[in-house]
Amino acid sequence: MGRIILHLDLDCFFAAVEARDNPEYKDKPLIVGADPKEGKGRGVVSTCSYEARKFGIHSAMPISKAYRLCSHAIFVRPNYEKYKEASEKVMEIIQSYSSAFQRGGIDEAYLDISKRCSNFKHAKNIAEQIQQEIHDKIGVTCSIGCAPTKSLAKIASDYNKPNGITVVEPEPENIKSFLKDMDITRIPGIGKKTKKYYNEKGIHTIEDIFDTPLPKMIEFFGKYGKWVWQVAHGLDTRPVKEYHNRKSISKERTFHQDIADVNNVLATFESLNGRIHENLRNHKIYYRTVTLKIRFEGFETFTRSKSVPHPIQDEKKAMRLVCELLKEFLDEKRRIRLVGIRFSNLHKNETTKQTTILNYLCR
Ligand code: TTP
Ligand code: MG
Repeated sequence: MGRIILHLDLDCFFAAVEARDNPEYKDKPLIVGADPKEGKGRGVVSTCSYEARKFGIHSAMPISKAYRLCSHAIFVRPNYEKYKEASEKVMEIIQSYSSAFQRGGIDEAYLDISKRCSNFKHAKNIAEQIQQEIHDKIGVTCSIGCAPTKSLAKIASDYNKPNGITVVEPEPENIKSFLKDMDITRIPGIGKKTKKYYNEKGIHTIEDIFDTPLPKMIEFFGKYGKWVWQVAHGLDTRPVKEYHNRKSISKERTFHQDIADVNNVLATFESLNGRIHENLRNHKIYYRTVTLKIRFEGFETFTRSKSVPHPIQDEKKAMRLVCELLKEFLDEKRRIRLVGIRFSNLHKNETTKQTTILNYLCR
């Protein structure tokens, strides 16, 4: 039995939250973005309601142009805190349907529900339940794609917006009839610029990809051509990453040129640490062990770890631990080729709540 993956994307997300909180905006052309200043404003549209899209308005359009297209629209400034809060709550709901959950961005996520449902009819039921729960509890709508791979699920969630559910069953003929008339830019990763190269080779629709044998795709577009061909044939095997079942989370960076400057090394550790913590916060993951990795010119590599008694999720504290571990290497005369950080002994928040309280009591 193959996989069943859902991709969920909220509909006109920022605008939907604004309309939820200001019922007078409902069913009207509503534009979230910079101040239009009666057509003289600078800046862009973040997003707009589907009513505003009828006027040709879309994300990233200059706000002055949006004003020209529809001056009677309601224009509001973004309130990111509010969107973040709504997003967190939506993600919590989605996660409760499967532990194989991967957040895509502020308003999208993947869910692998293969373990809890045996066919696509049942999967559609689950998608309906998720839509309903998000609507009832958060007051916004979403669209869901249901397919055997992540990329097909993503294409499917965008297919019938707003508030749609699109199922792509796994048989090759279903995948083909779903994709064949679509423009190749529907494939995640093919944008306006890349499209040009495909068009030059006579590839416009996804059907043209079906008509191009894999070796030709590789000859024309290299490794990326292979990936595009696999997506179209439903052969994208990337898993929905289960953060909660992972043993560790790490990031590393190789320098283009080996470096000797300590400040540069520290700044890199800080940036890696910041990015991992964003993930850890999103997935409510705590850790007990921090490991530093450092590779010198000549490829000699060292790892050093430090553990704390109770699970933490603390960006500053982690950076302090990294600095302590780094001390030992500061006198090194050799240049550094690579640095990395790993967090392990991971704990989910549910099991951590108690220990965190214990932490306070025991201090
Ligand atoms: P999207 O999911 O791309 O757009 P959307 O949710 O507004 O509309 P759709 O129904 O087509 O999914 O992006 C999610 C949010 O991210 C969007 O509400 C606002 C923000 N955003 C920007 O601020 N600028 C941009 O250029 C884009 C694309 C999105
Ligand atoms: Mg969206």
